[in-house]
Amino acid sequence: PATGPETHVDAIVIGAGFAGLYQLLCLRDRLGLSVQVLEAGDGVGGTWYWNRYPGARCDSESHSYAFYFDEALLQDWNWSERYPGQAEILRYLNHVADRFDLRRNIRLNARVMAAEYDEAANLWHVRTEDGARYGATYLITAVGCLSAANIPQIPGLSDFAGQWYHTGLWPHEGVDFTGKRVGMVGTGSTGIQAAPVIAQTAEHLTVFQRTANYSIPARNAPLTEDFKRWAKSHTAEIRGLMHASTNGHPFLMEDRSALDVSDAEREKIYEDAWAYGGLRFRAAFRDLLTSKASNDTAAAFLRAQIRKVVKDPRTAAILANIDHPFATKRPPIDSDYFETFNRDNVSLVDLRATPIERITPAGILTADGTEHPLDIIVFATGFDAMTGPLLRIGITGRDGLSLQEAWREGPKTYLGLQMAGFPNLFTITGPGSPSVLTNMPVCIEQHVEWITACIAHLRAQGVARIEPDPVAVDRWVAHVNDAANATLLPQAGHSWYLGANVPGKPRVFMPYAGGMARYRAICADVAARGYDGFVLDSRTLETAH
Ligand code: NA7
Repeated sequence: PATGPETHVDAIVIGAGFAGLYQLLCLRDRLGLSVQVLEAGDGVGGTWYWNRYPGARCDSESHSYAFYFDEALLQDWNWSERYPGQAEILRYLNHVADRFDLRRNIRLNARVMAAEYDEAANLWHVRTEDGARYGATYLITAVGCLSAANIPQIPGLSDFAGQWYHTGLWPHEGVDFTGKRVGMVGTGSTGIQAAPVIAQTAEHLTVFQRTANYSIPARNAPLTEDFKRWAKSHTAEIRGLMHASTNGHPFLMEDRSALDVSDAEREKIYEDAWAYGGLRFRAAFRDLLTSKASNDTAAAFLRAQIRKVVKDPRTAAILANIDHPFATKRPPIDSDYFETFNRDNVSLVDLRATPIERITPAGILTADGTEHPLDIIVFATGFDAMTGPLLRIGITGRDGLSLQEAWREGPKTYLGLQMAGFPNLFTITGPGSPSVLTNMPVCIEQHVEWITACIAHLRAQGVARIEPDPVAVDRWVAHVNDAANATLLPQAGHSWYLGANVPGKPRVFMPYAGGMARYRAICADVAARGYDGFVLDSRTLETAH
């Protein structure tokens, strides 16, 4: 392909996860466009293609972690557990690809290395790693928010004599931990899922914790036939609830303050939410994310739970030494995470007290001079979130403006959907959209449908290109900032929502914290008012130049 001619299509979609699959379906089958999907992996599935680490599971409940655009699909597919595991989600997305005959427009093993806008031709020129070239009027990124692995630059890693892995780039053949001394760095959602499973087979697991984290039991279990029947006969209600909610989950915040109830009532509410399990815990009171005093009550309850579960008081103290308000970092949910520290073959290293100094051929050396001997290191160290996947593509807009340059001080978008200077480029779940604060498929469906309706509008009106007015971008960036500041979210100074996990990354709160329901309403209103805040350029190429 390196020397072949440029292949022309109406639209190029980068990525074949939830977002890319649905965007292809909408543009091809509803608008009749020619579409090429370019996918870096050798299979569809995105996040669920790459994240095959032990214990990988979604934190959204199965009946809500699905496409809702097609009733027959909802009726035909059967989830087996309360939370879908990685392998099951991957099977689901493969089923979707087959069912809607999507594969014929998807090229696998096609990592996009550059995308450049050509103003004269009003085309995006896109190049893949193997040199294939494409040209398209519309470019839609469906690259995910948590897909650029963050592998820490720890000195000595290249000298390590054992094996090391990042959870987001997990080998397809799996990793055998039997008889191995394993070190796991990172205690976010991923590490908290992986540790209990690794500990079951490893000779020894050492967890290296930099930031202590709250976690709530998931209470995963097989779904009962009753529940499956109920979910299938209430799809309209479930969809309505997800659309009306703050986070796109099928439940609403309780309309009560944690400060309006007695201590005994509050304790009972938290006990019940702990027993019920899952992300719903944070919906127990409406003000957990807006009032520090309310949040303190949840934080105290959750710290006390850790001390109840973990038998060794020193280990419990390190695990419970949490310095951010509850849910201001993405709250993990777990299956036996804290219980795992009661095993004889598991130990915890507090990196706040003894930071990693370097990696040696034999293991990890901490600042107290201890060398922790290891055969395998697992980096559960997260991602260069939201902006990372887009910046790694190499995107150049009008007048040679690179995305790196445009986002030097942090991401700037309008509605998380478009950037000024990048005409006809749409970002699904881009920075400035609610994305990572929500149940993703719900957010993705809204974005894809909005983009599809926008492109339909452009074509119906004979509009050549659309991009946001820089004034609207500035207003949206300010609004995203205000929405975050109306909550406690920015108080977790070390969160990836702020880019704080990647050295040198601008500290900007990236997702829109104003809530999914409000965001939907804003996007719908913008479209209804003739794409208010966007510049729709109807000039033909001849009159433009
Ligand atoms: P996260 O949530 O970013 O967690 C990464 C963890 O790794 C976190 O505990 C980090 O500590 C730790 N980390 C990162 N870099 C280092 C270095 N250099 N040294 C020690 N520890 C480090 O990623 P996950 O994969 O767990 O979850 C991502 C999302 O996927 C999750 O929120 C869900 O939405 C699904 P830190 O907190 O930065 O101090």
